[in-house]
Amino acid sequence: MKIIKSNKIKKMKVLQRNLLIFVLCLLQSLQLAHAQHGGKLKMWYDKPASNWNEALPLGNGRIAAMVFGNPAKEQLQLNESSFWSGGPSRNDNPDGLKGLDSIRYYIFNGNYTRANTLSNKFLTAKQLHGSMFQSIGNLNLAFNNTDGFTNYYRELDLENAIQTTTYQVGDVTFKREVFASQPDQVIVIKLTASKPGQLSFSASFDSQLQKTSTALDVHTLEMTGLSGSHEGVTGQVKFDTRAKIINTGGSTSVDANNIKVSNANEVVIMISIATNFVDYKTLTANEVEKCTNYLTAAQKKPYAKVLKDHITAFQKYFNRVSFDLGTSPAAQFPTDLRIKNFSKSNDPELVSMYYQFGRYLLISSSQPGGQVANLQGIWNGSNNPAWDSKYTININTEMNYWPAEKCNLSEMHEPLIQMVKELSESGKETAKVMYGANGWVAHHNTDIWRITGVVDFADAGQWPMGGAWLSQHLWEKYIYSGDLKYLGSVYPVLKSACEFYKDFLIEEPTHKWLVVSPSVSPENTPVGHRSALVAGCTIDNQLLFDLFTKTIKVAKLLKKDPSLTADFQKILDRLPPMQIGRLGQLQEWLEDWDNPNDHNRHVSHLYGLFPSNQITPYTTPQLFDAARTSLNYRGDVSTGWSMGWKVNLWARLLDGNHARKLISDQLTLVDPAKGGFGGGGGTYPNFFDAHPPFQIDGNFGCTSGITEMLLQSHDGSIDILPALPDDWKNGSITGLKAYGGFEVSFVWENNKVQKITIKSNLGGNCRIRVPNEVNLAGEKILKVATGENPNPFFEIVKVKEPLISADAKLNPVILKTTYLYDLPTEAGKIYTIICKK
Ligand code: FUC
Repeated sequence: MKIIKSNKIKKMKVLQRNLLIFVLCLLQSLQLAHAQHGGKLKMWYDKPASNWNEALPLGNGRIAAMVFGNPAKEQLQLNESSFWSGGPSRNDNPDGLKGLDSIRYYIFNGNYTRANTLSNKFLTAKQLHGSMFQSIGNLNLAFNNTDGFTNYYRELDLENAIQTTTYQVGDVTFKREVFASQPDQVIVIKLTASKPGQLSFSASFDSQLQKTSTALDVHTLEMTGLSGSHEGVTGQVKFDTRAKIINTGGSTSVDANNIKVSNANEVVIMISIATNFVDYKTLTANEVEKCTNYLTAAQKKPYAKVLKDHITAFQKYFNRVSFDLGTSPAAQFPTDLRIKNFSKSNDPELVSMYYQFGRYLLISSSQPGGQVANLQGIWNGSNNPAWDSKYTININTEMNYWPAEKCNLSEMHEPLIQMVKELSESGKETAKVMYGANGWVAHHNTDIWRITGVVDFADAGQWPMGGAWLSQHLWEKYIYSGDLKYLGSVYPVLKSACEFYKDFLIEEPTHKWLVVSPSVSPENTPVGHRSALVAGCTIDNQLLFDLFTKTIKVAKLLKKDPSLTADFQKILDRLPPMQIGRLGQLQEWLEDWDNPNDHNRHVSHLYGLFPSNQITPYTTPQLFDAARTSLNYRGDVSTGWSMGWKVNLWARLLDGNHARKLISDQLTLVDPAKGGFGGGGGTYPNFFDAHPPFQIDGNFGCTSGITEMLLQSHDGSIDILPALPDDWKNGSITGLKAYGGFEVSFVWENNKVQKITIKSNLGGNCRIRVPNEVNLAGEKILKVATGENPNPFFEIVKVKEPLISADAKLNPVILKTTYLYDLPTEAGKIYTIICKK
């Protein structure tokens, strides 16, 4: 017995020792990998992507690739932003007017189910529910002799927008460098080896769509194809894609439809993609000519110049904001492991990298003159993607653009502004045909063809407010830039949006308020109801309040349409006020139907808190309190985008620790192989947001939310560190944008602001709110603030007094002490403010 026991102990000791050695070796090799590669703003991995959700995204706003980095078979899954199924199309239900009055009648009489049935019959689109964003296909590079590769390393360098893979076979180190150039409109791959003559592989295209793929000569591969047909619309988008293979040393030859490269020293591959898309109504471009022209021009430039121009163009945007939360020891580990351990480790550097990844994605998926970042940005590997990878405009598309202005990426906002202009054209017919109204309307989805009808089914689609929400972005762009010329260009869109509601709003019987009907509080059915259809839900009222208030303001700024805006003011005065229900919550609907057990991912009634500024701590304390109660009921963990929204909401509620908790929830590693729906949201190994499945809005939402924790400017002043979590003790951020054209940078230490630098682009009073006092000694122009902020960009929003249920118990929030100062500024000058410790 004894002997057996001691043998067992011996064995265990050996096992323990081996395990320890193994862990130490692992740590050492990880540390080595990090020392050699890794580093700030580099996502890195120690294995190839075995799944799309592990591949790394590159994009130039028009073309994009997901790079897998597999030594034996490199795969670049390719996208082009205008490659969508179908072609120019509309989806208005022509029977709308036949059903509208009855639907409204049933809603006002509480027969919501009947209203729903009729709505599906008369208002929901008959066949077309929107087109799909599709994948072009893949460029595949099949390599010889990669068995037993070692020293594998794969990274995405966010500062340079370059993906790199290295590995070793025998004594040869191989390297692949890939980027998507905006100036040259090509995706470029450079393959090198540490010894001459080592690069041998076969290159080919493939696609799941109808296509032809050929080798045009020993250096050029071509694939052409057509987008898919969908819901009765024939696929009409044609694409041409070419890969030019330029070898140094060795040789190339054609092998069936592939190109074989043998024994090269170095190879550069340039990929060009183009389609026949001109605009949402026109498909007459010559895709072959466009594709060839991009390639010919890029090829004329030396590789080093193409690379340099790419980095310069990318950094022009990316470098405007730098963010430092300190370094993390965890940075020595691969990014997927860091995400996995995030909630248990102290890894603030992962947060700053995740933040910058959001900015990286916006620059890479949305460029001036291009398409709007869709549900997956510009990255989609499937030909039947979730929700068609199109535009869901009852939250998701707007969320994509929340970081645009405040994160100093105003140019990236441009495609969205253009889309709103186009929807204001296509949505006119929808307003007329479906509702007999003037102006323009869009519902809860659109696509590249700018459809504006009702899609899916009434409970989700019967929301005639998509245009009203998108229109807020027209104002948002102005309030950060002060650009009146731009404002003049979007005023007709705002005015026409108001004209629609002027005709469409209807008086509700109880209070005689003007309300939207039929509508839904996005994708939420009141508990116990069998239909989501209602009249006058809170988000609709809030959106109309913003739309009319801003349109009137714009008209005044531009000195236009005084009598029309007087009419608009009358409508504004008759909108329902916000209501605080029996639970002390902000009511989601006109009636007090909210249920504390309702954990729906949508928090639409909190639109008033964020992104809007109708509910704020200093101006509307009761509503602020009610909004907090509502958000507490809704809970934290949800789909990716819902958590992204909640980071913003908790930041607006000035609760940095709760916002920080939501970031932690969002940085929960989701199994990349589980592509489907269901389960909690989080983050895939490649940092992509998991709804699940992948949906990019959560990335953008969270980047916006982190900004809101550090800087807000929507309530009469520029608030610095309004929602700093306790554990982000020290840090700095530069280049954030605030209302009124201010550019703000600051440093904090021990949770206190140290130094603030403000660049005034437009001049005017700069009112700042800080958590600790400013050192006024020696200050000549900075003063303690008094009265209202005279800067018109900071005018306080005045909403109606809320109606409060007699049963509601309010718990007024005790706000932390803050300090307000005024700094009169001149355009073009930079000011520095030092705070007391
Ligand atoms: C809405 C949301 C879903 C998803 C989809 C794209 O339908 O309710 O969660 O984000 O849009």
